[in-house]
Amino acid sequence: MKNNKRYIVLLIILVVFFVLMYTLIGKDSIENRKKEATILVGDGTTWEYSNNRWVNLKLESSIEKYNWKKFKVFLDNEYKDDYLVWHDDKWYLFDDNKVAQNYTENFLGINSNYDIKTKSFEVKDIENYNYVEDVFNKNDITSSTELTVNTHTEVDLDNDGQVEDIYIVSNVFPIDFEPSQVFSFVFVVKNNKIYNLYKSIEKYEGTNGTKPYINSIIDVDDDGDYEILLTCAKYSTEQPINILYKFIDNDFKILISNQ
Ligand SMILES: [Ca+2]
Ligand SMILES: [Ca+2]
Repeated sequence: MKNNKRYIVLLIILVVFFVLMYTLIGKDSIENRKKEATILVGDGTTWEYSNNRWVNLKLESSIEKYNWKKFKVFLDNEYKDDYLVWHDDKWYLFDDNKVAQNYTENFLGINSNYDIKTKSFEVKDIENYNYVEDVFNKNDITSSTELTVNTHTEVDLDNDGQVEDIYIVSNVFPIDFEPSQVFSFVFVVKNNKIYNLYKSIEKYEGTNGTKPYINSIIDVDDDGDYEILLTCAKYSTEQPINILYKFIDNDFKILISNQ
C-alpha cells in the first residue's frame, strides 16, 4: 500500500514535470525542432534545414544522397509536379516510372516533412524612381546612368494587408554603352523605409558583375511570413549566387547562401 502511494506520487511528479517542460519549452519550438527540409535551387545549390539551422551542401558526394529521392518541383515559380531527382551537371527529373522529364525553366526542388508555401508575384518596370534615387545618392551613383535591370515587385511578405516593394536596379552586362563601373542593388521598401538586401559595385571589366532577380517568394520555415530567395546571375557559365533572406529583428537578414 505504501509502495503504491509512492508510485502514484512519482507518477504525478513525472506528469507535472512533462507538462511544465512542454509549457516552458513551448509547443511551437518542439514542433519547429522536428521540421526538416531540403531545398534545391537551380543546378548548383542544395540547402538543408533542420533544428532551425541551415546548411549549404557543397560537395557532390553530399548531394548525391538525394539521387532518386522525390521532390516537389517548381519551374519558373509554378508548381509542376513531384518528381524523382538525379544530379550530375544539373538536376535531372523523372516521373514514378523513371521516365526522364525535359525542362528548360528555372528549377526549384523542395523535399520537406512540413508544408512549404510559395507565393506568386509579378515583375514590372519601375515607374517611380524616388527610392532608387535615394539609394543611388547614398552610393554616389549618377542617377542619369543607363540601366539594364529596373524591376519593381509588390508582394505582401508578412500578410498584414500592406505590400512590400522589392526593387532591383542594375547596369550589368551593358550592350550599347560602356559604364566606368557596374552595379546592382536589391532593396525592399516596407512602411516607407528602405532595407538593403544586396549591393555590388565593381569597376567595369567587360563581363563582370551580377544580375539579380527574385527567384521565389517562399515561406521556408512555415511561420506564415514569406522569405525572399534571390538569385544573382553571372555572365556565361559561372554558377549564380543564391541567397535566402528573412525579415528578423526589423531587418532582412541572410538565412543561407551558396557562397
Ligand atoms: Ca506586408
Ligand atoms: Ca517564413
